[in-house]
Amino acid sequence: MNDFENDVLEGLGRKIKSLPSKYFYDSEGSRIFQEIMDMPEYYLPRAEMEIIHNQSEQISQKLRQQELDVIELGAGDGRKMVHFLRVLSRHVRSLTYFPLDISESILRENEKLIKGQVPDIQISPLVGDYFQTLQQIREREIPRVILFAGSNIGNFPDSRALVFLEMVKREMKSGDCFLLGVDLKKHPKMIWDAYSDPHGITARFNLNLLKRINRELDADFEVSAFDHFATYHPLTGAAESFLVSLKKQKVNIRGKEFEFQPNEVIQTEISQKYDEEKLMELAQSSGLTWDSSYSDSQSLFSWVLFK
Ligand code: AVI
Repeated sequence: MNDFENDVLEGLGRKIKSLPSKYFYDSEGSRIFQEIMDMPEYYLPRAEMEIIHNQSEQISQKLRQQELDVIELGAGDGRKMVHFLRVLSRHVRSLTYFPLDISESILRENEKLIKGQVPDIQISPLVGDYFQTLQQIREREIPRVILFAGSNIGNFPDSRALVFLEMVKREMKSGDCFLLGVDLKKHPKMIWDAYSDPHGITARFNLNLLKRINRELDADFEVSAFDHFATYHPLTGAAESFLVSLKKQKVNIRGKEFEFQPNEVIQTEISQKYDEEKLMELAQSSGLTWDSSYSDSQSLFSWVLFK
């Protein structure tokens, strides 16, 4: 049994059914996520790009070194980091970029793009799981900045976000830095709109997970018998997505039967929003030291530098 099958059967076997959002990203899911990033309601990428465009110089001055390794966890196609790496390369004599991702094909795109756009740096893509892959470059004696952008940390359930930060802290040697991109709490309606778009793109993104389960695990979800529903709680800062069963139905997955009541939900995703207090609390619990933070002009998104 592979991890996907195991996690799906385990999640749907719970009293409150759930599916891990990391499985959204098959090739169709990754394509739909691109559509999400282009939606007017989904403000996150534009806010983060504004930080990159306006504050890369200031951040780079903080990171100034003779030699520096930039290790980006979950780097994707690298488009977002072109400007940052260009600016940073003017402050560092020898800069090496290690984009880490589980997708080899996306890393090939990343390498091609960065080589073409930022000629002054060395690039060494690493395929695999973040922390296992980090072991491969552990012996390098060069100061490094670990980068985790895009508010990807928001998709970790609360306790896992802390475990993740503790693992990052354990990886850091003296002189290393950690740059974390997070989405901030803001008017609840703006967040709600970003996850409940009127175009139905986020709904397709969620429902695609059922199609993936049908295809890869020989299941028989009637996809049109489920709806997407998203919530945002302004006190906890959690945006949550659900799939709602529209009728009483049974689904078969690899010989196992799962029953759904009308209106029963499957929890599919949490997208945590942060404020300074919560981030400071997480930093303190994980042993990271807050250095500085950088925000866009509307304070929608933040990059936090930890030491
Ligand atoms: C990848 N991640 C940061 C996105 C988010 O905002 O939580 C995934 C997403 N889910 C729905 N829309 C976008």
